[in-house]
Amino acid sequence: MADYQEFGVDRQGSFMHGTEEEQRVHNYKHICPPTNGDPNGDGIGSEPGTPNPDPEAFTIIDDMQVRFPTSPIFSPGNTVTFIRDVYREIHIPIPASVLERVNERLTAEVGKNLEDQGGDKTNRLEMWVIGANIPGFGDIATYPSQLIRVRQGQYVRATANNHHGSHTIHWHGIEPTSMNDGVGKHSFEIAQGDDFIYQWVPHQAGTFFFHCHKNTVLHFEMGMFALLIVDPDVPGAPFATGGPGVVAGRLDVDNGFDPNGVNFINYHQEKIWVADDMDSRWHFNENGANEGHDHNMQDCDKAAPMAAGTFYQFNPNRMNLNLFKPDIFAVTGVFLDYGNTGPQRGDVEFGNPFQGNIAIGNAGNPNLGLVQVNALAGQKILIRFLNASYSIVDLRLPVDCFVIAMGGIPLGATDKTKYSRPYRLPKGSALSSISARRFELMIDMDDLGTGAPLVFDPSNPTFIHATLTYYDWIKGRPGGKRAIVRIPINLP
Ligand SMILES: [Cu+2]
Repeated sequence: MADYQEFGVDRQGSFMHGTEEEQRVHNYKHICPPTNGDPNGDGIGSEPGTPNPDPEAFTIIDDMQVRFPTSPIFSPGNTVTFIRDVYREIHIPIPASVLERVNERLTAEVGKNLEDQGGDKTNRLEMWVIGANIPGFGDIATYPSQLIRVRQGQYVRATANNHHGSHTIHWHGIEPTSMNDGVGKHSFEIAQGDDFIYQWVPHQAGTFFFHCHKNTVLHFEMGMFALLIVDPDVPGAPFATGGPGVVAGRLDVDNGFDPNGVNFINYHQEKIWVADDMDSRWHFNENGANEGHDHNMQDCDKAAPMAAGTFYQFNPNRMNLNLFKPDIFAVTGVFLDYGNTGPQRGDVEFGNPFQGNIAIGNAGNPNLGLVQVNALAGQKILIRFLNASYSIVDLRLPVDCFVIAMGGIPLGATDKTKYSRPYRLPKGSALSSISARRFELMIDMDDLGTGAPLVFDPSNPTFIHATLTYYDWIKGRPGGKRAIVRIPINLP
């Protein structure tokens, strides 16, 4: 066992001690992806015989690709297989007012506007996504990337075909073996033109997500993530997205865990709220961060993994990834249209938050129905929330709801979580989340709390909304308010 001083702690001289060969053996896989098969004889690599995709085999998709398939996309058997492509580049339209604001900002901060940069970037937002090959749908690439939905206890095989650069797929919260968890520094990255079959079994029903873990700050921000829903092992699961279905959890907030009690909830509707934010300079600026997948990373040279001077981060011609100032906001691919004039068009330096109602300017967006709540009397409405932004997001509902799960863990509904309980979130109370956190909320139309629903938008008092308030990741509250995104809640 190596002494910790020997490997990686002493930064005074060379970063690592030992001979060059010792360093290579201990460190190369943290930096350089393996190739197909088992090239080094060390058990690292893809399964032999799996198809080797052509790099760059896909062309860029330039379309309104923001929808989820509405049909079930799973196999009901004990083993389910998925095929995902890392990555695909797509260019999607965003509201004209947002483009106008982006143009102003690029002119002021970068000295170039969208017209100077030419091509598709003049009117469409560049995203990097995890593409999907889905029977009945074919090759598709969407933002957010296509969700994966499985049943608790199923054996999952997910093939990741890599067409460009090196990437991984990390199954956030699933906790499979290191080789299947897609965290490059603990295993490997998938090389360009290579593929790997991740294999795991979801042991807990809940809301998870998956994302690329190569140069995560950039790749995750650019869109390489998707929701991962694990339905409980009950008849009918996995369920079609949108509901109805059954979720692990309880609503009897006053009682502790009861192994013989009801630890599942039947819901009528399922809403997906994936909160995201983007810094337009990362997506539009040719001379900014968006110069390549390895921006701010070390060169990959297996022959000299410890060579100094190979980090990009201090190149003055590139934008550093620590300067994240979002000006584009979306909920599950529905972009906030904050308008052309007035204070609601926002200020990246916190003078005024960007704000608006996502139903405005998005009438044709196919995801709007998956986000906006149209409740009927007597229903139970499940909201799966993921903070896929780099902001701190405060979520508020205009009616009481119940927090039934956090981070993929149903509160008080399994023996493992018997010391926690679901709880009532009174209307107007903030449920706060940092990046990657997930909550499952249940609106019970038979228990909305006392008094009338709250009205969050004084300029439009006939409309009831939920709000997502975004705060800067460093500055936080109260001074770092970036955006207020309103989601319509239509009550009967
Ligand atoms: Cu990636």
